[in-house]
Amino acid sequence: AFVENLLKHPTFLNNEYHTKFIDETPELFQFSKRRDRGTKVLTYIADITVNGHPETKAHPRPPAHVKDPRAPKERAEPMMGTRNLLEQKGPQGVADWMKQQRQLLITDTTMRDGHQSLLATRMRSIDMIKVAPSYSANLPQLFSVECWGGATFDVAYRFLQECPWQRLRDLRAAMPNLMTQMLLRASNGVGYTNYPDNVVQEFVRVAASTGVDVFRVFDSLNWVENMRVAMDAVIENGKVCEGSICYTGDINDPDRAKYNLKYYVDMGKELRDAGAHVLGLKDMAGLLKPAAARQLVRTLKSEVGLPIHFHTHDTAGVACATILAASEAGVDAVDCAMDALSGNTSQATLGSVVSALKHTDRDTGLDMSAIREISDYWEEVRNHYAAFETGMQAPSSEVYLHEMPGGQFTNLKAQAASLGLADRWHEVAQTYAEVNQMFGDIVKVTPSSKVVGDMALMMVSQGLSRADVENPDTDVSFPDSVVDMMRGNLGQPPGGFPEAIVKKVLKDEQPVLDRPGKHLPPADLEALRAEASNLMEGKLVDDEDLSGYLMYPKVFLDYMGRHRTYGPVRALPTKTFFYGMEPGEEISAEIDPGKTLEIRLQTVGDTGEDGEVRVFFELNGQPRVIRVPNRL
Ligand code: BTN
Ligand code: 3PY
Ligand code: ZN
Repeated sequence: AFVENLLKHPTFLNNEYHTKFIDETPELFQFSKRRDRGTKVLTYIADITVNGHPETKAHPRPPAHVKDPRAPKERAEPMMGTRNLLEQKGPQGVADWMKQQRQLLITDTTMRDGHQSLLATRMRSIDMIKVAPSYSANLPQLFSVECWGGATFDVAYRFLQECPWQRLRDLRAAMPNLMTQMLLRASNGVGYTNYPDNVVQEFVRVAASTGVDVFRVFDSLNWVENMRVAMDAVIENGKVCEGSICYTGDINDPDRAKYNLKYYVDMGKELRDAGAHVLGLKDMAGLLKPAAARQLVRTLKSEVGLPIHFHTHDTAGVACATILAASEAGVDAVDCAMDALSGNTSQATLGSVVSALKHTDRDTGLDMSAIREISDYWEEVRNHYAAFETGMQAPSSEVYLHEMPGGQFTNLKAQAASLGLADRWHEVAQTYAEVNQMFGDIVKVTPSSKVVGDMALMMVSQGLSRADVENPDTDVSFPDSVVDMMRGNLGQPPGGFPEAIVKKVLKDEQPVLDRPGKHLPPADLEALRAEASNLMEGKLVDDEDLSGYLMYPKVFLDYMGRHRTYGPVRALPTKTFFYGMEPGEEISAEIDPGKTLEIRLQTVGDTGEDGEVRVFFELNGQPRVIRVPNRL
């Protein structure tokens, strides 16, 4: 019944994503219900051991020497940190404190943007939660730990078979003295489309209550009008609202005059007037150069008056130089990733920035040996994700041409490869730049960056030039995302989209020019809760699950369906999750605090007449046989 419901469900039918698994093995839901969690987890391990994990099997394996990562010792009881300050003084108190003290404040992005930009967002919660107490105890001077939002939300459900809310709750509990930080795409929530206002409000409410302290809010076209609902919700929930400017172009390049100093100062003032406690300067592609950073930060500081939190990427290899220039110009906080997950499309190297500022007036106060130990931990973690490495060997100034965000680069490259365009990457990059010009030189950040990427891939794979696309006499079938953006569903860029391209894409249809959320009726939250519950045979849908369903209906239901079969696989070590087990190997998995499964794989049998393989385990000392289909 579950499957029939699911297959008839409109969101399922319309959704662009397909999970092979659900399509191929619908019978799962029928017999999986009464199994205990131990059996479910063994079923998962047996399946991966026999069939491999769909995401890793055709990719490079971790090095032979890879060990289970061990978190550094906690050196002392956690000291008071920014979270305590937020609780005592509120968000304005945090902002005032940022401006008053002299040290350069550091946000560690390893658990969000670091792996989003290097490992296709595939880092599992267990690898974060294990090291979180070391952050709390050994690096209490951190401004915040960015560990949620952006692409991590849907990737958790979709690919990692885990609940993003549980991750947040666990990290929050493990770092009680540090502010957690998330990336929120304003009206696009943590998705790729505009949600009704009350969906955004509900999402922020639940995120704040489960454990987000700092919300970095941005709009993918820098349209402040489209950020207000999200910003107001953050403020209403008593959390730090970091209203952010997305940086593009080059303030010193006369050919990019649209995005000049005045443009950014005006936007900074709009964000201040909209209630931002902190001004985020989000350089998602790493385009801000050191001299421009010095000028921009100094001007924003004096003209806007808010504390500034600077985010950049090291794609071109100059992020550290830019951060130091920003620091000299008085930036209040900056983002870095722990050494082992830094550099290239990720953030600047945290240990290097901290070292560079030691014994200066902007000394961060962070302990270098604590940083090294934590980075060593991440180095071991990273080894486990070899399958998701992109092969980017060196930084590249090509980013100034294409302007791709660090978080998109690795994704688009993989998408290009899957379309057979791996050897034409530089052409894709060049086309991406041309599409940007064709769309009127827009900010490119999720989701607008995905639209530009979709268009570029389409043009390269179909051999279309910009002139072909713009020619009124050629018929072009545009990607859905392009049509959606030209309709105005992501809002408006400064100056609007060029009329000719809008006309070409929409033909006679008229675009919507005001805020897209204004035209979306509020979602009936209780009706949707009931709908989700019905689709899961009456299962209780709490507020977190509801917000998951509101953001990604099909992804959420697929996740829940697999959860019924496989149980709490989030507790498995990463090696087991991606590669299964070897005969004779033993692991333990803590599925609840204090409830641990001791699992030993004895042997893997032959495939029977029925196409099934018997896999022999010991679970907490008791023999267990699990049968799984051989799908190879
Ligand atoms: C997915 O990509 O489908 C999500 C991750 C869980 C996949 C499990 S692994 C065993 C089984 N075989 C599949 O092809 N999918 C599921
Ligand atoms: C995201 O929205 O996921 C981003 O990282 C944008 O930079
Ligand atoms: Zn980023």
